[in-house]
Amino acid sequence: MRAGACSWMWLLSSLVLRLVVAGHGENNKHDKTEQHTVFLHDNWTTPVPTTGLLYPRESETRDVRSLDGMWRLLMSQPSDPLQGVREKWYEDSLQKTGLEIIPMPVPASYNDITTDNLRDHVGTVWYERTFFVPRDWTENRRTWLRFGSVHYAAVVWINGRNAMRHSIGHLPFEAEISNLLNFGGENRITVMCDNRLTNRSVPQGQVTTVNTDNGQTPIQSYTFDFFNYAGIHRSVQLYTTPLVHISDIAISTQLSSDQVGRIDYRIWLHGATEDSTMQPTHVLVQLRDRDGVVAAQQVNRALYNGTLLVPGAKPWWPYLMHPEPGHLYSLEFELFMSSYEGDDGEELLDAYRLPVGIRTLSWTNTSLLLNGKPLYLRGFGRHEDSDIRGKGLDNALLARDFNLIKWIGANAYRTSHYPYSEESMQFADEHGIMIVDECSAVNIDIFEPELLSNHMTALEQLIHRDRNHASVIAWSVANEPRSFKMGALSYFQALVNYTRSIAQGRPLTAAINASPDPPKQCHLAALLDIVGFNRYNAWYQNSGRTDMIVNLLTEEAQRWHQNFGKPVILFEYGADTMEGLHSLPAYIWSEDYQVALFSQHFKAFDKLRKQNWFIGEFVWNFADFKTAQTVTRVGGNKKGVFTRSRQPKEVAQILRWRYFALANELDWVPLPKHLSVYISSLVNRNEHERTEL
Ligand code: BDP
Repeated sequence: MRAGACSWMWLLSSLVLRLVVAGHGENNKHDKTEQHTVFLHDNWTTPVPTTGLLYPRESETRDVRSLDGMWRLLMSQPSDPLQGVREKWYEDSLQKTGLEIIPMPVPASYNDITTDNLRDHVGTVWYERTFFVPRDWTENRRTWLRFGSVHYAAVVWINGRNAMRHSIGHLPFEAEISNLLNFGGENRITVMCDNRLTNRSVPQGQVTTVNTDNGQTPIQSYTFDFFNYAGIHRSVQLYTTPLVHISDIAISTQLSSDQVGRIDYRIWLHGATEDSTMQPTHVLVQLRDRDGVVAAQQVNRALYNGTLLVPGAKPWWPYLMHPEPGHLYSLEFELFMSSYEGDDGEELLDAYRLPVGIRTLSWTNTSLLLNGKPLYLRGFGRHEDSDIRGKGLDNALLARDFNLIKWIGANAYRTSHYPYSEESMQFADEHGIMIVDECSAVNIDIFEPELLSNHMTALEQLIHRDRNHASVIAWSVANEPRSFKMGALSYFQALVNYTRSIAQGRPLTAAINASPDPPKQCHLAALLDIVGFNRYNAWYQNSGRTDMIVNLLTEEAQRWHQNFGKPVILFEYGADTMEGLHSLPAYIWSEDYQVALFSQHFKAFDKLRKQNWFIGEFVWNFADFKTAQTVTRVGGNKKGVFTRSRQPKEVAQILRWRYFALANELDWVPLPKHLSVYISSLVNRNEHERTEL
């Protein structure tokens, strides 16, 4: 099996010191730890680099078939999650177990589909379906099976034989299954999915056994604030490649001041052995514009890397920074071998097309720049979350979300708190929405070596997957780690050193909630390129006091910049808001309070923007989302600007005003005509000067 395989088997040598640290983190509302262990991460090995995993795309040499649809699901006993492995359920149809089998859609989280205890199930579930593979797929090709993501861990069998395994959720994995298939006949795929999170998983969690009225049962706890949805979350695909094929591509782009684009590429080939009759001899690389016209090309006999120069290149620009945002080319790779039979003496072995945006990304101690222009990011922290399907990929939701993002005038979001679907990354490229790409390390604590190893693996697989996206402008290595703890320093030194070595031209950031100053000072901030922090003024701190935002926020942002000398961004601020709840004067949880709290933040942001190192404002959250059941959450987290069904709360109109006003001020974008409704000729006096967007 290649790629994506979990590499948590390797061990880190470490020295363990036991320390006792008293007290609670002031800024860490979830932190209940009083005692922790400090490990020294002085001798670590890097994760095995991922190979392969190109997004499946049809071409004249490749077929793609979806295995999405209705599968069958069996829930294991929570008290015996590995029963199915012992009893080899994968060897035959799950029906043969005699246990209850229910229909289960793929992709979707399984939790909210049924009406019973599957929602809070802890342990394993088994998925199964059958499928046919055409007879002619045996000829001169390989068949691959690829999962967009299964949360948290998965083991896969084809016709009773093990095909692959993966853990860490949210990321793709694949294996060649040609040897396991029945070509021209029926095949069975069985997937065991385990949702348990431990101290060593990314993110961390804990499974404990409790006594209930019906006996003992495991329960899952975690400190992060979103529901631990599980299942086959993204598409399952079969695809074919030729025997000798392009298995991987990495590109980086630059744009010179005279509009010459530069694309450096590397390609990896698979299947060509020295004695094989199929020896690739050259690759034809063509960059095609939107009309299919070749903008640059090259015949490359070096095969593995090269550079294309594109005179008069159309750059990739973010939404509202250019009239034509998200400009993409198609970078076409055609792999050939010399042949004496073909008309022109060559035979096409493989063809793959990669959408590519050409832009330069750079940063300084005060700015993040795209094509040489300083960015001011305005957007959201988000979640992949919706009614019924949970974290399952849903193209209708994806399209709706992007329409709302554009309607509100945002230009960026953070994939809080895990990698989002590949389809959403492609959408972001196409629409010019910038992405701060976050790995799944949320609230990490207990900074020990096995966790470090898994954390590095999570970042390696994320970067490998997303490195070719023009929209990705930074990697976020963690959200709200307990980075003030002593153990955090050596842990993050190792993590950041490693991540920097594979960062593919992007700056490193994180969403921090420790303090910029001692005694609870963050040990991670100094290692980053961009300092991001989360702060809930007038919500978790000083609840109800919207008069205690501007000074506190501006002073804290200044401390981050003074102490660490980096660009600073606010990654989270917000207030839980029940749609339809109103109160005058404003009272917490009302729509009026959310408006008042946002407005005070805007004042602080405008003060900070003048200092030129404050580079962005992100609301928490884009939409309401499901969390674990706690007494502080009414049906989930309600900090959304949109409801869970993607309708605007009152604050959405205000935020829209602000984001378009910023676009107008920074990039001369005309305000949309219908930003506000008609009130009177005095209020709307500039309306006629606006142009409809
Ligand atoms: C922040 C977390 C985020 C939570 C948010 C909240 O980063 O995941 O949802 O608080 O409490 O600390 O709303």
